[in-house]
Amino acid sequence: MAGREAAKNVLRTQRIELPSWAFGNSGTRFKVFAQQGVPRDPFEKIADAARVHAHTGVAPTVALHIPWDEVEDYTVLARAASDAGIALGTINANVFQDDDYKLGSVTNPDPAIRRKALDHLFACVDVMDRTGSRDLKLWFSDGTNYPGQDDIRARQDRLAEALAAVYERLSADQRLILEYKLFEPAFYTTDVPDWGTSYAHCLRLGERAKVCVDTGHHAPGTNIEFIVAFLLREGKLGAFDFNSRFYADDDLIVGAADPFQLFRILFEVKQAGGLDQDSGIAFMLDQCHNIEPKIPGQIRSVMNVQEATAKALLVDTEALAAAQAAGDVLGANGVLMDAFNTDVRPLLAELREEMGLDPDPMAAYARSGYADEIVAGRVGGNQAGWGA
Ligand code: PSV
Ligand code: MN
Repeated sequence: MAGREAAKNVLRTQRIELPSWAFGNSGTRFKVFAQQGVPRDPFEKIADAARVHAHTGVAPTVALHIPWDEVEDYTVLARAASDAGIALGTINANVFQDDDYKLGSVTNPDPAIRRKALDHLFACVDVMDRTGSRDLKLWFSDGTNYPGQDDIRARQDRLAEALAAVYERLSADQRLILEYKLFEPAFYTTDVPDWGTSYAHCLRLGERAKVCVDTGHHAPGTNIEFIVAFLLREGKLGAFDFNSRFYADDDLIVGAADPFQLFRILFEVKQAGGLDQDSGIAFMLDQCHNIEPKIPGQIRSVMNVQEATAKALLVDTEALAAAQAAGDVLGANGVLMDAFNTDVRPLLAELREEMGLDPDPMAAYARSGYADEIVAGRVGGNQAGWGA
């Protein structure tokens, strides 16, 4: 087993970004179950995100979704974040919730609607200029529902044109991160359905265009760690949206459905230097908590990523390489499984104590009284929700 101390040193510098929308009410198309104490505005979301960081010590940034997190003055929001001990992170654009986008946003057959979508993407870059965000994350719901509905290649041309315009608008220290998703809400074709499509567009755009791997956005059985390894090798992995899916993009807690898959992914990341502080990979959560409390849901998610990372770091890579070189199939597999089967919770508890944190973030949050505080304090107003 590789060294515990070396593993702790990497875990100490690990950074996991939280999504602002994880703190709002969410649900399915059947029902959104409101919870007490949910934030009414982006400032309260930031306060909740700061609590997650306070207990985990590794989640110092929160991603915004525009217009869900629209405020008059983003410098004020950035200051509120810094006062709370965190910072604003990735800006996620939203061109999927307007009636005009029924037939698509940047790939819509109507040039006026394409223009409107592009203007929103430019506005998101304006927000980045204010918040100091490095990354603009683009996910398009664009696609078609029926064969013949639109010209598949023409839609790719429109997409390429919009991406090029956005890329051009970015400054030298800003990046475009293109996310893919197999299906939903479009069911026949999706304009960016897979990593290959995203990769091809990013390749054309240039160095600062990278792919986002949302772990929930693949067909069942897809070998996600292969995609990750390939993109890392090409220098094109920009970000993760971590979550778990049991069926399709369920946005459940990362590591809940398949902790082994998360370990395999993080092992590939580690092997390619992706855990180095300057790797440039944004490790983000993209989750909603429909039935469980949100702040502990985020704390648990961060801990799950930490546990999978710790196991990946414990793989004895020398023994692995030797077994691989010797063609020792079972030996090589055994090395990996030894690390995966290690209980890393004591190591992480030790690390947290060294970082001046409570070794058990879930229990510390429960004891903190914050949950009661927000229930008592956040009365009236409109609770934030996915889509609001
Ligand atoms: C789309 O399903 C997605 O994964 C994108 O990242 C969106 O920004 C996010 O979910 C919205 O919750
Ligand atoms: Mn996502």
